[in-house]
Amino acid sequence: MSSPPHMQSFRDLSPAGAPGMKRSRFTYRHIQQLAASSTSCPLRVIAHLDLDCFYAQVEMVRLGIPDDKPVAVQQWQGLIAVNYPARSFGIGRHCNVSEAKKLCPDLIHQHVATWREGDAKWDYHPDAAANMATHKVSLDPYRLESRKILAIIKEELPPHLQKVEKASIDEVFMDLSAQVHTILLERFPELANPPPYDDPTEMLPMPSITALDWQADALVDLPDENAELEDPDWDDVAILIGSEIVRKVRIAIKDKLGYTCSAGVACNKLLSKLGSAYRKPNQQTVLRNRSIQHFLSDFKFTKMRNLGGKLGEQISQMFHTDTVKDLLSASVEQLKSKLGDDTGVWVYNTVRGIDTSEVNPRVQIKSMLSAKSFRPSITSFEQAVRWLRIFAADIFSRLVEEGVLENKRRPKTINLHHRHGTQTRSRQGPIPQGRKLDEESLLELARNLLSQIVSEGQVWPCSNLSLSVGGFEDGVTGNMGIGAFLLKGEEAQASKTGSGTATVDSETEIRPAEKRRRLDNGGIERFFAKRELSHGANPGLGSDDTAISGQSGQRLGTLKEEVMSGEPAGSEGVGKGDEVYNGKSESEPGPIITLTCSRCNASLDSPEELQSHQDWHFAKELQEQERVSQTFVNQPSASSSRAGNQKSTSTMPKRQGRPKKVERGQSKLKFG
Ligand code: DCP
Ligand code: MG
Repeated sequence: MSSPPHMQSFRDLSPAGAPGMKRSRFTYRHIQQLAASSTSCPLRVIAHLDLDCFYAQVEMVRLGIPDDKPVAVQQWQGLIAVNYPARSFGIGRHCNVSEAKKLCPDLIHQHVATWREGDAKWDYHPDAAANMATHKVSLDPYRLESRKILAIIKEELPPHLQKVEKASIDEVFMDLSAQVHTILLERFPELANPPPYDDPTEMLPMPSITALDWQADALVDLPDENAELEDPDWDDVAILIGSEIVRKVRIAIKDKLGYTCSAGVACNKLLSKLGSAYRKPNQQTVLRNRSIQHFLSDFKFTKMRNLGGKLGEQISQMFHTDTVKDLLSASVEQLKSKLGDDTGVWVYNTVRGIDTSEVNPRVQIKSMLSAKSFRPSITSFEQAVRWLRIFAADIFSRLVEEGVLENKRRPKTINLHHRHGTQTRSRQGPIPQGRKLDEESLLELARNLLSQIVSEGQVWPCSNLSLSVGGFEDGVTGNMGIGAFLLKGEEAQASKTGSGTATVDSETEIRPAEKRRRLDNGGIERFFAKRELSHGANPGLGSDDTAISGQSGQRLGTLKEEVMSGEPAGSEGVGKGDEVYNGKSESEPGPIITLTCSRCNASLDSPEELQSHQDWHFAKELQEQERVSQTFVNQPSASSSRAGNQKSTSTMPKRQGRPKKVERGQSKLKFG
């Protein structure tokens, strides 16, 4: 690609530049870092893309509803997505259907698809809203569209240079640095020259352009008009190129699927996300480095990522302010002493717009969960099995998308949670590996787990059932590493007992350090995860179904009997994060529960977190075993050798404060 006419190159400049000539703030090394998508590169270009009123758009496209009609997506009596024409009537997620109809009698309100009790497939049922007791929400239509959007984004970006992270069902981060680098070098071949004196710390010459064409982008203002007159530097040029790429991606999504989205382009994830929300719908906002401070100073920090919940509240109380401007005067030492070292430094950086977190393209799902809270409670085994059939079908349809039919990936464990009054019981078991996995076999496994729970005695009425599969493993390929020939822990035991089926998730065993690194982030995530619940205004979300696909390392199949205790888990809801990527979905309302690990008395906030925490113990034990005997097939330890299904019973008394703090690395990123 040649330089556009308005961007003349500086080919004729001497490498070191004429004496007194203005130099760029950036160096040759920064250009190299850009190529490597280095998180510390000041020229970095990160984009965040968020679909506008996502579920509403999916329904509008599906039903052929014109763009200007007011539309909302209904879940029972509540609204979970509202399009922009409807928002102009004052309708929002806080409204229920009748309030919304009062504000706009012409509102089209479409109920989400549901599984009807006993059915083998979800559908759009006209009577769903009135039948909450016998229907379960299906978010499959949105999940499917979400996948198509992701596929288009990936098609639009050069395969070898793309770094795309799906952040929730309708959000994506893109690290455009490497692609921007390639385009920069095409337009300004001089940038590929070796630095003067071969010194990469030499400053670059300024770009030989005086104005950039931002087209239709919403540009965040600079602090004053004079700043706007300053010549653009390489970070401005880089971000402009990023913005061109994003515009093309957005057009492709609109052309191919009919959806509009908004985007933010900036130098990191934090700012690009703030940018995409800045002007909606169907716009993209560019946040140049020079405008960051000005942009942030008007912000309430409680609107920033991860500061919307408890942590933000805590800081507001401590510092008697909720504005970024005021918090800028707090020193890093002050923040560290009040919030702890990690969180203090993180907050200090965040209010300055500093964020070096990586765009993480890993999108593989680690576990899938399908659940329902019953109002009224269900009272018989047969009734429960009818729901298990739906859960099995729901999970299986997602497994098919994950490539289970082609043997690309396959879960190894299945887990059933059952709630009766304040008691939660759960059973885990292995999924036999040699056999066909389908809805029927999943149902059979789930039914067995339920039978075991029922055999315990008083288990009816049941107010919640939740089925999950986990321990995903990639299908066996022709190229097996040495690891494939070594049996470990439970596998070894299973092979000895002849079942050959009991397995454990190898990822946690082999890479505990990596897992712990991921989990450490939970420190901050934990503060905000339950934000939506505290709003509590949406009756539609009050008593609901859950369909979660997590990838934050949840592993089932823990080998020990555990006792969980905590307070009753109010209700589950479906949020935008029905799929959880990197544990960072922000808005899924979830129950606030406290569970206690019987091994170390740590308190955890959800069954999934408890499960993951227990897995941490398990991984540690395994690590210990492997340390003792690295060469031989390990005998499972006494604590971890129970073959067959695993049992856990939780009694959930009233909340009793936090008995013991979770050790660093023990908690995982949450599903909420
Ligand atoms: N969602 C939900 N419950 C919530 C929040 C969101 O079910 N409490 C679902 C419906 C949304 C989708 O997730 O359409 C995406 O959530 P967003 O927060 O991105 O909201 P929208 O896409 O609807 O609107 P916006 O245009 O503000 O992004
Ligand atoms: Mg959205």
